[in-house]
Amino acid sequence: DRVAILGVPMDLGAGRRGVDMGPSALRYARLLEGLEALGFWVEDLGDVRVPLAETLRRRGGMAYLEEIRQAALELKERLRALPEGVFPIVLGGDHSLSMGSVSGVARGRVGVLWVDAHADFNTPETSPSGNIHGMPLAVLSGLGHPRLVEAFAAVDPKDIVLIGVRSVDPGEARLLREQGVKVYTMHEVDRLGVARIAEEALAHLEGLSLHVSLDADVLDPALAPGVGTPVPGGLSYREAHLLMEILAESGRVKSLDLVEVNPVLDERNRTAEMMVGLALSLLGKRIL
Ligand code: DIR
Ligand code: MN
Ligand code: MN
Ligand code: MN
Repeated sequence: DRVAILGVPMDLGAGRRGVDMGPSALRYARLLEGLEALGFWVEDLGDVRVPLAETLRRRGGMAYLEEIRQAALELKERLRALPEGVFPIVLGGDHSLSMGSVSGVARGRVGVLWVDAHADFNTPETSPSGNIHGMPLAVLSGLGHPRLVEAFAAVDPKDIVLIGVRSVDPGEARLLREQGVKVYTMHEVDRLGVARIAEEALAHLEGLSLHVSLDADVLDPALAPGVGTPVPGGLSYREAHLLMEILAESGRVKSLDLVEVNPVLDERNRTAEMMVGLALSLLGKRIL
């Protein structure tokens, strides 16, 4: 089986600098070697081109809309060009890149598993920060800035399942409800456990191929300090792996994003290493 790795060294959608170095950190954490050890034939396709914040005269939030749109469009086209049956792993970079990854892999209907401390379901109207990495899931659902929606709308909000959420803005919560997005917050993780949630999510998305978008900040900050917007009370090491293992067993996951790893804030690359371990579990690595 074939895996293609594609980096998106972008931090223009985030509130702080540094996630542009995420793709390097994930490669340095031996993602490619780990996949090869599992028996995959792996090709690293390099990085999508993203302008450096320092080369732009504007600062922050929606000011970077066109640059983010362009980078996500390039990602979308490169994913479209992959032969069927190749499993793409997209390395971020801030989560706004997933507008390009999900729309790029969506050939017809796709189910999206968004594993994140945040819901990323803001629009320019509901967002308190203006940061585009808090908006990609809304854009994919057809809500938000028209320049983004026309380029990336690709999923039915009812085909989205959020897992691990524990920080949602007020307007965002209302939109999630209105759109019928299935949300498993950390409250449900504690009550039901990850195994039950994974099985329910697979049943909810019955019959669909799946894309997993994994934001490093879903993990507890004690395990994953290298993130820009840490929120206490995240997934434990085993909860995160068990979730990936059950999704792997379904055989339905066809693509993956690893996003929001910030090496500037990390400790000796442990957040990137954690994310690589989870990717390997999602691609079939087992204890025995
Ligand atoms: C917040 C934080 N909801 C926002 N979002 C983050 O800025 O929209 N998403 N950090 O990953
Ligand atoms: Mn996110
Ligand atoms: Mn997040
Ligand atoms: Mn984030």
